[in-house]
Amino acid sequence: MGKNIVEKILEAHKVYGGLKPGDPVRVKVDQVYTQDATGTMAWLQFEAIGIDRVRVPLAVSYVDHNMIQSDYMNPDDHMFLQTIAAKYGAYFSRPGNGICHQVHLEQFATPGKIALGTDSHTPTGGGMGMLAIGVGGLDAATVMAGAPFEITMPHVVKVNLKGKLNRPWVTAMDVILEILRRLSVKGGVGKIMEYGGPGVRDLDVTERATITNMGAELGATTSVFPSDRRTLLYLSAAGRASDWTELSPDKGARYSERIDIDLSSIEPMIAQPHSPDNVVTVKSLSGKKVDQVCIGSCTNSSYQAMKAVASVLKGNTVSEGVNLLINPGSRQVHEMISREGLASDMIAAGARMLESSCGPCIGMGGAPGSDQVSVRSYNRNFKGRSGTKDAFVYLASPVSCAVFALRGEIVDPREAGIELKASRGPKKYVINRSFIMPPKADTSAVRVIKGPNIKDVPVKEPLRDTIEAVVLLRLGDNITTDDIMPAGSKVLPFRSNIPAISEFVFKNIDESFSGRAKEAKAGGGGIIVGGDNYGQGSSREHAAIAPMYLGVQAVIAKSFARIHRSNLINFGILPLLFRSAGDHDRIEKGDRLVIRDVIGSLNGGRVFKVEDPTKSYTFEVTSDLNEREKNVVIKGGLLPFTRQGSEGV
Ligand code: MIC
Ligand code: SF4
Repeated sequence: MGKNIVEKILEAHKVYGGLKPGDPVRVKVDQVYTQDATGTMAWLQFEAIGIDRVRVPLAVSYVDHNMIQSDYMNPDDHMFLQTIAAKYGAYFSRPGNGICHQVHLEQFATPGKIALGTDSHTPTGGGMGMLAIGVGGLDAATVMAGAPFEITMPHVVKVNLKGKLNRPWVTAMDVILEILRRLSVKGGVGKIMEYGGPGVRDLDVTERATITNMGAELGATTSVFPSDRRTLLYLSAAGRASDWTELSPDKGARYSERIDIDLSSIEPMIAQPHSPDNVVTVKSLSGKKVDQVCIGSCTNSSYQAMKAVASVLKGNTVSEGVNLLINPGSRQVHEMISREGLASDMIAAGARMLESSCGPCIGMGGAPGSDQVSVRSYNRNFKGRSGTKDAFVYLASPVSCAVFALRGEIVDPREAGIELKASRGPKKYVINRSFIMPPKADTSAVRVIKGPNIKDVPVKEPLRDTIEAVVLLRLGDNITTDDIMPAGSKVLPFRSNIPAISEFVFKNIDESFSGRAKEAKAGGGGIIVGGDNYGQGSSREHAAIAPMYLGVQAVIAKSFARIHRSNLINFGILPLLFRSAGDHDRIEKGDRLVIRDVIGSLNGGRVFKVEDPTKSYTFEVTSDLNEREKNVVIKGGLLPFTRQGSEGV
């Protein structure tokens, strides 16, 4: 039987398991990378496992998120990451070198390989024909220590592309926004999106990467493109032609589902506040005043995207009422646009150039003002993520953004009277690897430097057989990890300090959460009740570790987002599912729930009776944990489980 690309890659890396949807499958991983905001935990956990060198062919530690150095905390983290990478045999990408996904695409992404990254936008590498999956830090740490990676085999969806984009004003960003409009932020849960069809030929690797990057917003496990002549062109321009292999599905390959997209029918699209799937045409919002425009992020900051933006801005002036911020995705891109005078065109037009990092995307500076409208070429517009709770953040393509910056309002870029030539990727990239420090053979003299804000990772006690806990919050659908564990310049510096960061859990939803959780901890702990797709968004395991630290024992939801579900398990919090969704509405904040025979039920029928003795109601919840996940939770999490040798490391 013909195989699709996903099956081919998994088959070539399989250690055991099946490839039918729902089967657990364990694979050998070729590449693991971390970024600083999740990486300090990942590396502390790696250290706690007690291995003397990484046991994957390639490991890279990036620094790109926590770049504002308003005190010692972020630079201390950078130094920790630099020294620990040196100690354990990983590459280190220095601060300022660029956003992990963009730099990884340029320097390391390879067709047919499997990569894990401690960031939800790791699927960017899917544009290169790599199976690139976002994971929590502890999953990355155990894989770096030599364990195979386990996933539950997703459904593989064929996204069949035909036609050609109406360049230059219609871009890959508009394609993924259109897919989000159709499928929603839940549309990809439990699925891998495999792109194919004649339209693939129209897209450069960096454009494909924009689409796979934002597959994260669909909730998809990952997204992947074939590796073809265009992939070879990109790799040749990047000086890595020898990394190329062809990759395409067999004739007769099977898919669980098929979606057809005609590229020529796509028009400029825009996501409205406060969700990336709240998508409409740009035209329909014509005339809306814009206060801020941000261009860049891991979604849209390739050389090609920046060149197009520079051409729009050239000879023009940013509107009086607009702040335009640009963060090129990597030092390489920044260096190239500087050498070619494109950065000068941006500056002359009035752009504020930021360093190559995540910046405003994660609220690290560049927050909009109160009630302001900010349009960004980024991937997430969750409420408050920009750093300003009452701002209105929209998402659009880099060229649409550039036009809005000039006009001061949303306008269909095709009708703005601006000339723009379609631009393709360069024949040769400027290759400067001086900011990527390769692993050393002899690491005996390396001392890992830990600043005073870097605290040990807390570990939970084994799972209790009776959970008696207070409902701390009852929430609706699509709760994001930004809701659970906010980011931004005030919170992110505490990523290496769980006691300190736990004060911010659910801060934007309920100021009193951490105080109430601490009180409840003394009397048995807390329970969180969620709706569908609980924990969508980022890979930050702090959204699990900090609640665990505050005594949360279980989360009961209608369904979970993949990475957050794994993070809960990895830190010993039991994820439970409503048997009947209607029970969600009966529960109230403050209810005291009792679940008995937890371990027996986990080992048996996986149905748990939940009682509320004071209100005398009961309902049932279930568990979908597989064998390994069950054993991990029972031990209190993946760290104690791995330390006992259960992961084979
Ligand atoms: C994000 O875009 O939300 C982040 C910040 O990159 C996160 C990782 C983190 O919270 O550190 C992600 O996407 O996984
Ligand atoms: Fe950085 Fe934003 Fe990309 Fe996350 S989504 S990796 S914060 S640029």
